[in-house]
Amino acid sequence: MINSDNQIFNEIRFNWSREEILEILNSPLIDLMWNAQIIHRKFNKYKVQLASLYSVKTGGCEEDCSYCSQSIYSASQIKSHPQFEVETVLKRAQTAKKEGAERFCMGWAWREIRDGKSFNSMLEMVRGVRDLGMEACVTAGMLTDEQASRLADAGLTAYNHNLDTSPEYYKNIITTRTYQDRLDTIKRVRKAGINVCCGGIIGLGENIDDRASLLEVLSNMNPHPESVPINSLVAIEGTSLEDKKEVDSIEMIRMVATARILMPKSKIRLSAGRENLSKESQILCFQCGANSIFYGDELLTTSNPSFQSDRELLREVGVLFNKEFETCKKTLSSL
Ligand code: SAM
Ligand code: DTB
Ligand code: SF4
Repeated sequence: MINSDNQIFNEIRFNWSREEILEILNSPLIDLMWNAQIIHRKFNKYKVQLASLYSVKTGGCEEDCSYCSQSIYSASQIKSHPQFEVETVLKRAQTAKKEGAERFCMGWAWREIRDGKSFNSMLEMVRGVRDLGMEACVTAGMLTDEQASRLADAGLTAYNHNLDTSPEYYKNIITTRTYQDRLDTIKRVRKAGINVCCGGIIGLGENIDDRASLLEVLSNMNPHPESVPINSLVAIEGTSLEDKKEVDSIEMIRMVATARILMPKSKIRLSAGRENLSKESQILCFQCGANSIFYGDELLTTSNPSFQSDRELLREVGVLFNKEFETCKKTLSSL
């Protein structure tokens, strides 16, 4: 990555090899963080996007994703509910906006989108969120070309569909849809002119080669996904991964920093698992490239740091976190 003059490689590339990625992932932490910072400062100016997440339809999903509490194959005790009304969802989006969120992400525990009343309501929700002046993101499983183009017409900013892990490790995690299904969904989203939000999870039992392999698939997409969520597994009781060991924070920092180096302009979102990261670990993630977070006290079925505590953290770090908000040289008392 660095040539003999010690100059940082800074053109945007779509041809990263597995070997190069592994070399970056495994480089001494202090060098990895420094290189990621140089690239991050050059391309992104330290501004963190706040994205609030809301589970519009919870539980009862037909897929067997082994990390997920919403799958019918899990024994997790969650509060399942059918799709919320459009009005309820838009009220929640308004609250998120008031708290400073720029993006509102809506989740459906579906294997795929089906046409009909629920999909029409989804389109209304997207229009409503856009009318509030917020970015709208949907995550609802697979979709058809026609559904993607209707979502684009409704003004959808981004569609989230994660690859989760490497092509090689994938079969250990999900058996009810293939890696290719996921890639096809992402292609349809791109073709419809919607931004792609695509990332993965660490802590599923994968090894470092799998992490490099996931990053290889993501960083060889041209263009790169506009946002790349990096989740660390939230080991939820009742799922088959409930006993998985907590991911070490250094591994999260390595993943974020490497993603930043490979995809200089993408929003790298520090996603699930933030409650297990210390303040200091999160700060290191921001320093070496994370520039978006899920913001609000709930993810889908698990908890997340509160609005207030995240604002305090970001002010303390001194990054910009909303275009209407001042930089964080302000005192904490102005919160
Ligand atoms: N059903 C849709 C789908 O799978 O595309 C949308 C919702 S799904 C919950 C979105 C993503 O959240 C998953 O692909 C996975 O990457 C992440 N996720 C789900 N449960 C998680 C967990 N327990 N820990 C970390 N990430 C998780
Ligand atoms: C993503 O990559 N992570 C979010 C969002 N996209 C939809 C979901 C995290 C879910 C964490 C576990 C839960 O709350 O159920
Ligand atoms: Fe269903 Fe999505 Fe959960 Fe998989 S991750 S079981 S597709 S809700």
